[in-house]
Amino acid sequence: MAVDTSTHFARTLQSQADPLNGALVRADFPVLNQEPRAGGQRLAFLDSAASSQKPQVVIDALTAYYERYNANIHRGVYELSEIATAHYEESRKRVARFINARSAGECVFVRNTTEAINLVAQSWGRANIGAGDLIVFTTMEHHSNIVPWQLLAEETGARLGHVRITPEGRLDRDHYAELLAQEPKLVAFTHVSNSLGTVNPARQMIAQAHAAGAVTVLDGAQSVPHLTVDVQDLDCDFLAFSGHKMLGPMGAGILYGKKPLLDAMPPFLGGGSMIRKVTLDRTTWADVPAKFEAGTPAVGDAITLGVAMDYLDGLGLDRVWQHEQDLVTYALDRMRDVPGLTVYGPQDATDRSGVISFALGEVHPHDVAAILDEDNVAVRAGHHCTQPLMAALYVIATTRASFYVYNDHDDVDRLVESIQRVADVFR
Ligand code: 7TS
Repeated sequence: MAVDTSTHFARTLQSQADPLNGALVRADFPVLNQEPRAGGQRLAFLDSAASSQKPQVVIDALTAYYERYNANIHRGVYELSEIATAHYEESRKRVARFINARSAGECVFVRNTTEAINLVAQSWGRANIGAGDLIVFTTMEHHSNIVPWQLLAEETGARLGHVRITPEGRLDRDHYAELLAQEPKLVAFTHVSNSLGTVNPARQMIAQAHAAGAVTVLDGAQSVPHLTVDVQDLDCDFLAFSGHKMLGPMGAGILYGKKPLLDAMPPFLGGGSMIRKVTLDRTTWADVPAKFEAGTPAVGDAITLGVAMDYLDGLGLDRVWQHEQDLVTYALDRMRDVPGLTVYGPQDATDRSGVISFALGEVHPHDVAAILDEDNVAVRAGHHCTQPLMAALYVIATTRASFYVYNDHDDVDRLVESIQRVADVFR
């Protein structure tokens, strides 16, 4: 890699044996170290579930790419293109190590989770799903793990089944078993809910789905950035995730697929780079992963995703998870003291990531978020692209705070004090 990440770990100077220190990590993130608005406090950024901030080392790596070896890849015979190609393929290997894929060839660079899931639906789906076949997903999915299956069902005449949720925001495992008894062809579910923080028992659910004969798609958008995800251990057939939620740039995500499945699938998009031979009548395809990377990819973003993974590994994924567990436990504890506050999803930190969706009495979630913004506390309000989940919770929207590596107890205090101020304003 063109950028040495080790100096940045020296700056945060933490032993892997100590718990993660959010304030020290924050020093690596320029966006979070800007001068606050006049008279205001520093930014408490609590919207990493939407997109994370980027450490200096990632920004430097992206700049280094454009300054030193920007070129199209896999086609130049000149040195610059060869360097860019080498870094791009090196990053793919880095990705494979991060999720413990058997080979780099199982990792396809895409733009984001949405594109990864659409790729599976349009390529694997059209080749394998027929009229009357059952596709199962869950009530807690992000729209990007719902709409592609609806589009596929409309095209093929397939049926859709949706796993219900329990009142505390977990998947109803009995209902899941009932749906599996109908022998679905495909089961798609999120590892971690972006709206509730619920961590689903992916390993068990995948084993159950396989026993029923289904192919599995795991949405890792909210898990890969926060906990160790090992595709061989989980045994998922496909895994989709986005680089921008894990300290990486906006334009690179990953579709992991088991090699035999990817090999057998037809292309998703047609064009340059994905071909072996083109004649005016007929085309043969390149091997995976190139078969699924038509056109010029986001070369710099893909390379820099590997740097973000280096940085996260430097912090240690286990410590990242512990850190978020600590923050969410502290936050849930403090939020219980605010009168009229409802927290959705599992009520303790067990099986819960660093995402907290809440409501404050009858106050509109957007008003809550707008008043928090006055205090420079950044949270998201809305349906979080999970409208069916909101319907199941009987709400239109929630306010959501989400934690990551650069947050600390001070951010939680700021959040709770600001919510308290909202409560006072509306009393
Ligand atoms: N799946 C889950 C579980 C997500 O949380 C998101 C994004 C996606 C898929 C789609 O990711 P994308 O990178 O393709 O957009 N979630 C959110 C969110 O919670 N707020 O903004 C985006």
